[in-house]
Amino acid sequence: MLFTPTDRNKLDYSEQGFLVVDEILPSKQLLQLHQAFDDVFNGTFETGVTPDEVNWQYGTGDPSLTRQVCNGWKANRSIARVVLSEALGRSVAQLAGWPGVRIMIDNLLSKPPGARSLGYHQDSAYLSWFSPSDLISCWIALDDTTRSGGTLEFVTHSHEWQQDSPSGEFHGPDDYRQPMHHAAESQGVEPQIAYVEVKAGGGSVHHGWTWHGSGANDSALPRRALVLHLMRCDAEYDPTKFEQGIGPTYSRYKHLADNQLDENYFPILWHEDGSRTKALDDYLASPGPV
Ligand SMILES: O=C(O)CCC(=O)C(=O)O
Repeated sequence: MLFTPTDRNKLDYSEQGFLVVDEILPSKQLLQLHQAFDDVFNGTFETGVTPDEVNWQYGTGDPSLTRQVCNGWKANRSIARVVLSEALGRSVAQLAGWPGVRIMIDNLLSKPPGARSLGYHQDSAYLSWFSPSDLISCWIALDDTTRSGGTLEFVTHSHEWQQDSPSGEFHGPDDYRQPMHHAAESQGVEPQIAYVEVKAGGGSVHHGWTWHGSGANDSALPRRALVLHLMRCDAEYDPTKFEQGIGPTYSRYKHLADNQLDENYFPILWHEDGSRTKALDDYLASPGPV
């Protein structure tokens, strides 16, 4: 993994609410990931395990929408080698100043030429069910990205704005910036938008409360991205917040007797004491179905 945060990176991340990174993955890993995306969106699951959310498949998915699958790491080991990487987990934890990091969910997003936008949102607005509720996301471009190709965009400093409730559509809204403009107006600020324009393998890291979204892909090239949403290693379920909504993906892993996040479903990628969820390295090394 090629990304080791410097003090300058840590400062930029905490001031802006995001950091653009030129190189997160080496280019030799990209071909495997392109193949993995094709497999997963075709319903071919290498491990035999179905991802937690399959929102788009060839043959049945709406061709005008961005394709999305969540927790592809359970279905495909090329995806898992990135999402469960100890080195990437360490880099992100160090950027955030956390003692360790666990994966909450991954997202495979594929926006082919002509596909519509993804609405602006704050990730943490949807995620009040765990505590500490901090969230950090690492977005990895699998193609060269451009503004006209619908790359990810952030509003600088918006992680310090009011923490709003969820609003608006994620997939293909008419005005993808509308919820953010509404928030900026309440905040009394003119939003400054930054575009993540990087080579394939580059990307960004953003804070859970940073406003972000992306426009339509008006270019002739695909725009694929692998996203890791990460929580602190010491996070637990917080049932006092469940009434604000938890959803099927996360509630199904709640233990009857305690609030621990089960490491089979929310594995610890890196901890400053040197530990990591035990089963991960065997899972990554073994071929074929689990
Ligand atoms: O790829 C995009 O345009 C949106 C990604 C996103 O919402 C995220 O990384 O949290």
